[in-house]
Amino acid sequence: MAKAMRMMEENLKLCDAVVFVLDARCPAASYNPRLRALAGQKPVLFVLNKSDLADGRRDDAALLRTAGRAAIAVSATPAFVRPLKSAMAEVAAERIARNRAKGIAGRVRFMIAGIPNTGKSTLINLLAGSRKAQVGDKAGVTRAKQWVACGDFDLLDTPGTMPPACERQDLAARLAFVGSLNDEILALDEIALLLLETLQKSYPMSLVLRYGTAEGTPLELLDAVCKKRGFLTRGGYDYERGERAVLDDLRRGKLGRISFDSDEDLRAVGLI
Ligand SMILES: Nc1nc2c(ncn2[C@@H]2O[C@H](COP(=O)(O)OP(=O)(O)OP(=O)(O)O)[C@@H](O)[C@H]2O)c(=O)[nH]1
Ligand SMILES: [Mg+2]
Repeated sequence: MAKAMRMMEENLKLCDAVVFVLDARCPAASYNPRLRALAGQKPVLFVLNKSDLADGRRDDAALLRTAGRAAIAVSATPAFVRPLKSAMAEVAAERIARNRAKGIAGRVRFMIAGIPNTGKSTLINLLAGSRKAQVGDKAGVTRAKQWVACGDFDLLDTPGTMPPACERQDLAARLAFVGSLNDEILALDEIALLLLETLQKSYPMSLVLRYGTAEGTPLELLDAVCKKRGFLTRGGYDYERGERAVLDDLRRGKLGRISFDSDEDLRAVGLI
């Protein structure tokens, strides 16, 4: 990952401002303080994307704004194009004014940064009104940087940069839940059981509505998933299908709108 950070540093030199795309369901877990440090004095806009999947009772963007950061919650739909563009123009206002003063019609260059799978390329396509950047529902889709023109802005799409070490296991697990860590890196059974346990604590009704129960050990919950969905093998339950189904259900919003990070988590990583 050192190479990825070096690349970010080089790319940053080419940009006037940074759009830091976080996952609205786990803004603390998807934050990379090192990337923020690299941005230095450059203006940074925090975009909490996929807010359609996050718990509507939390307003993490407002918490960030209260802490003095520029932040906006969006989802990658046309309704958010205007608010997002104006939030970007606002953070880059000084740069735009300077360009105007110099008589340059001034294009403003934004680096679109963030960990894998937060929707960077999707947002770029949405802003540009075309499908120039490649998108996909797994981590690591964008492999190389790419400039995309968008009105007065030039947007630099970058491959997701991982947080250095994910020092906190609980935060790393949340990245696995939402698909920002490659499923191959962490054991599927571990992630799925941990997710069931987490949902049992914080969103039991989601489990009841989807799988009929929120009672028992994580393994018993997985039994319930397999039973409900009819994932059977000759010897019993097809656990692997059950595990995948739980993760898919979460990622597709089938378990309702869910947020994993608390105010405390946001504070711990230095976001607020
Ligand atoms: N529900 C929902 N899904 C989204 C949103 N934005 C992006 N997605 C989906 O998230 C997945 C990842 O999107 P990408 O744009 O490829 O993410 P990325 O950050 O460019 O990922 P890398 O290139 O791997 O770093 C895709 O399946 C998108 O359709 C959103 O606001 N809401
Ligand atoms: Mg991408």
